[in-house]
Amino acid sequence: MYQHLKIEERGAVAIMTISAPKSLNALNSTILGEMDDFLTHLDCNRFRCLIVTGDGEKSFVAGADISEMANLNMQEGNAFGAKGAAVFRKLETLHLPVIAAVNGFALGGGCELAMACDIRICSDNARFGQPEVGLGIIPGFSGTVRLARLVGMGMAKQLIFTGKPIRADEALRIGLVNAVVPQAELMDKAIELANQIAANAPLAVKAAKRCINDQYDMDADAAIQNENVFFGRCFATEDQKLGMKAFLEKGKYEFQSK
Ligand code: CO8
Repeated sequence: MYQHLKIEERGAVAIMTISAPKSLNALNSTILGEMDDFLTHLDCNRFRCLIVTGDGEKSFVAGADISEMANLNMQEGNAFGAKGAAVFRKLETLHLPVIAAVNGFALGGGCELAMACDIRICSDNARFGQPEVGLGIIPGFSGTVRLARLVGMGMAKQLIFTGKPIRADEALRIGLVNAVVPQAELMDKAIELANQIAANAPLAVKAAKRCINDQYDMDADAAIQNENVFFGRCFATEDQKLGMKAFLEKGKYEFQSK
């Protein structure tokens, strides 16, 4: 049992809710440690998708915990940044697709957490931003890395240099989120999306995630070759054989992750 994480199961979908109501779900060392533990032990064979969200209707995650950071020295700052970055990387490379259901403020470390997920959808009251320079620091949980990759360098620099938050519709416009829905419908929408993913061949979904992630930094020839390796491996799975057979026989096949 965790102090600040609520874990739920909805069939093949796991839901991790970050809960620290007094600080709008700001991330402190305890929460980062709990997330690390959860991600380490999550059974990626049993589940087919993970949803990450924040408790309440106001905030996804309002950043890293400023009260914990206020008195850090340089080494401690490095260590705290490295801890958050490692947990977020674990999420990004998890052997499961991850959806961020952003239910309010996603500021600083909260925006960085959402960006470490594979897909982001948000409620209409969501606000995204990287306000760190207004506190004398820079985004330290890999925000300078992922924001530019997601929205392009010009927009990333504007968001990070000004520190100004943007609304959900603007986040949609610049491609930071894939969809905006009314707050009351957010979790239903996230679960619907997760179930659409969960209905597909799990090994193929995992291979596709791995390819997209790993190939991002490769040159085109290496990337195409890498995809071909994973494509070939699909033909060694039972799900490919039985899934294609069912299609040709106009039947239905439930993928087994084999
Ligand atoms: N850390 C700690 N406490 C927080 C945080 C936070 N990030 N955000 C909110 N809280 C607390 C407030 O202090 C307040 O506590 P209290 O009730 O005891 O006064 C409570 O949550 C409620 O907040 P507000 O009263 O401020 O609520 P409002 O509705 O007025 O405002 C805001 C909501 C706009 C979200 C406002 O709380 C805010 O601006 N929060 C800070 C947002 C921010 O700057 N986030 C970025 C933090 S820096 C960061 O994330 C760096 C990541 C990389 C770290 C690298 C490490 C080296």
